[in-house]
Amino acid sequence: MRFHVLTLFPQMILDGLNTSITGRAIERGILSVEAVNIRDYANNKHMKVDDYPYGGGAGLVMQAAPVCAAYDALAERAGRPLRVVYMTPQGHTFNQQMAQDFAKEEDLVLLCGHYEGIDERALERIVTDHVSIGDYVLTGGELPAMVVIDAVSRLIPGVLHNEMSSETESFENGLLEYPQYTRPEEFEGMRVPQILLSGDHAKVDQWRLEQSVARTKKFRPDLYEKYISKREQAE
Ligand code: 6GU
Repeated sequence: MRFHVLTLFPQMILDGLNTSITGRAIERGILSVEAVNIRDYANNKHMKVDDYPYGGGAGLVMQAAPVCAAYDALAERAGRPLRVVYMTPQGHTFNQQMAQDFAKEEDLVLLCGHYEGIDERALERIVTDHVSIGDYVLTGGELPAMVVIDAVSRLIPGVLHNEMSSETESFENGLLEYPQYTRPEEFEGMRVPQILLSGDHAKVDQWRLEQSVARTKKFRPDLYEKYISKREQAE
């Protein structure tokens, strides 16, 4: 899968994704992350990409022309229109289902705003999806774009070593993950639950499901209610 990030801070994207699991997937050619500097598409000699808002008010607005030109270069290279996700606190809140939907794309463009946002005419022309990562305000769309890329990447076959692990984790079954333990068997007087040492896989699976359900009920009652009503429907 190819991610293309339209941004004024390309180094931030590259620094954030060229390490760890995404970095390894990029090295292995399973993913690519291209950070396109919108400033390279400024159509003036001062490389200016923003200006004062019409009607007045604080801050600067990113101009439509360089944003559209940066997108057009990508679409021309692809030979088709591309899906463009605008990272904005006004968007739909990102979730696992959206990650799965984005993971079906061959190419995904993520558009990062800064300052007071982007001229609405550019958004109308190129944006297909508006996505927020939660109800708080950040200084720009770069961290949210990295969040989306990370969540989508781990769903691409081959990115995680263990093919199963993206499926068994939190949210894939609507439940939070069960607790994990590793050596030693005793740490500061606290023992690993005996059942995990028993070698009885059916019992272990049952214990893990019970733990997942109990945790979800305690920490995410909203998810627990959904889980229960889905289970009742299935009966
Ligand atoms: Cl996508 N962008 C910005 N600037 N702030 C946010 C956000 C996005 N999601 C939550 N807060």
